[in-house]
Parts: sequence; C-alpha cells; structure tokens
Amino acid sequence: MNFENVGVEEDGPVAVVTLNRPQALNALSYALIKDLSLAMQELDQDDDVRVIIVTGGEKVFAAGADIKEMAERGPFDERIQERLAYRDKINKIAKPVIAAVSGFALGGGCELAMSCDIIIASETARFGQPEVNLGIIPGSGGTQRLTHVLGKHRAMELVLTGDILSAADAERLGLVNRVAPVELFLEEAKNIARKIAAKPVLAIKAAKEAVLKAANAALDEGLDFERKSFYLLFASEDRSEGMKAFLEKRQPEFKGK
Ligand code: DAK
Repeated sequence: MNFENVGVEEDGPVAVVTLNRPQALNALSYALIKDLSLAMQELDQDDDVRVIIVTGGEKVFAAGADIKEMAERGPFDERIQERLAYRDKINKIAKPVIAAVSGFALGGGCELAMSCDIIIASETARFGQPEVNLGIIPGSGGTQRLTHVLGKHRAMELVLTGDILSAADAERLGLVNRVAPVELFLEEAKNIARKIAAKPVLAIKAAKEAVLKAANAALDEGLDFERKSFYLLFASEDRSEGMKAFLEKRQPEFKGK
C-alpha cells in the first residue's frame, strides 16, 4: 500500500496507519482523508489484519480539517461531498480501530480520535473542538460524541469555549482509555491491539457491533442535525472571516452575519 499522506505498517495482525502531513500539523486535507479512508478500507478487507491503529506520531495527532483548503470552499462544493463519503467509510470500519494520540487532536482531529473504538493518549495529548473560533461548529460528530462521552454540561463548555483538554483531564473525564508516556503510548496501543487480535475474530466483530449499537442508538439522528447546522454556517460571512483571520495570523472581526 502506498499513499502520499498516510504511512501503513503491518506488524503481524496489527496495522498502524500514520497520518503524514507534519508541515501542517497533520491537518486533515481532502487528500489526507481520502488516503486514510482508502488505506483503512483496504486493511479492513485484509484477512491478515485483525486490529487497526491510527496515529499521528509523537508530535501531533491532527490539528483539525485543513483551514486553508476549507476557506476556499462553499457548502455544496463537490469536494466536501466526496470528503464526507470518505469520512463516513472510516466510521464504518468493521475491525477494531484504536486511536493512539500524542500532541494536538483538535477539531476534525479530535472527532477522528473519538470515532475510533479505543483511545490511548500520550502525556502530551491535547483534545478540543475550537471550531467556534472559525465561525463554524464541529461537523464530523464532535457535538454528538463529546456529549455522549462527557455529558451535556462538560461537552457544552468545550464546544462553546473552544477550550482544550489536557491528557490528564481527558483521562479523568473518560474521553481516553489511558495515558502513557510519549515513548510508550504507541506500544501501549499495540499491546491492546495484540490482545484483541488473539481473540476469536467472529466474536470480536459481533462484540464491536453490539457496543456500537448501544453507543450509537441516538447518534445517527444527532449527526444528521449537526451536519445540517455545519453547512448552514459555511454560508456565513463570519465563517469566511474566521478562516481568513487564522490564515493571516490575526484576531477575527465577527459581525454576526
Ligand atoms: N489547517 C491548516 N493549517 C494548519 C492547521 C489547520 N487546521 N493547523 C495548523 N496549521 C499550520 C499553520 O498554519 C502553520 O503553517 P505555516 O504558517 O508554518 O505555513 C503550521 O501548521 C504550524 O502551526 P502553528 O504555527 O499555528 O503552530 P502552533 O504550535 O503555534 O499552534 C495550534 C498549534 C494547533 C494551536 C494552531 O496551529 C491552531 O490553532 N491550529 C488550528 C486548530 C483548529 O482550529 N482546528 C479546527 C479546524 S476546523 C466537515 C466536517 C468537519 C470539519 C470539516 C469539514 N464536513 C462535514 C465537510 C472539521 C473542521 C475543523 O477541524
């Protein structure tokens, strides 16, 4: 498997997919989401692979969707539609997926980690949904999955303030399974992956489906609502200003339009 924006390594039954756009803090561009989705779909079909780990390496997991790219898009841009289709396929991977997070996991990066089945964090991991600063809201499940995990009040604070959680707070609040030192977080993820990989494959598949059934009972309707609101904001002047301001490294001037 050869992809420009992600690396894939197979270690026995465990495959590690590494996001690889270090110059932009692994910002999730269209091309990266496409590569990630295709790589994961291929691994999902590969009988030698039992568990998939998604990581960004030690420095950063992902600083969110690529703001430069998003700033140029309208809500009904074809690329956005295609991106959604690739992104949805990532949510539908049948094999267990473990996120190994070190450094920033913001916006779409936090949403990517939350859409995995287990999250192992390094001590430097930082989680947040700072989309409001750009005049948009989370659009890949952040408003829904954070609320399921943290409860209404804590999720509301994070989504409305855009504040960032430390690894220790994320562990205390139940957002991550556990925290390990930077040198060990990937190994810790691999240990869990190997443990799962040694179990009977049909039972693991059924167990994942059953847990998701419980976790996702009301999720689909919520995701639909979130997506519609996300699109609406994409048409606002504040959204253009928020993204422009980030790229020009200045404070935005929002007008409520
Ligand atoms: N996009 C593009 N470039 C980014 C980026 C991003 N999200 N984050 C960082 N970079 C780039 C910076 O512009 C900078 O590039 P150069 O200036 O060197 O060319 C380089 O990466 C290093 O970043 P900084 O200089 O800013 O590094 P610092 O260590 O000072 O700060 C930071 C790190 C992570 C705190 C900061 O970079 C930051 O605040 N980044 C933005 C975080 C953010 O707002 N993320 C949320 C993005 S919105 C969708 C659904 C969902 C989404 C999209 C579509 N659909 C339904 C279609 C998701 C939206 C989002 O995720």
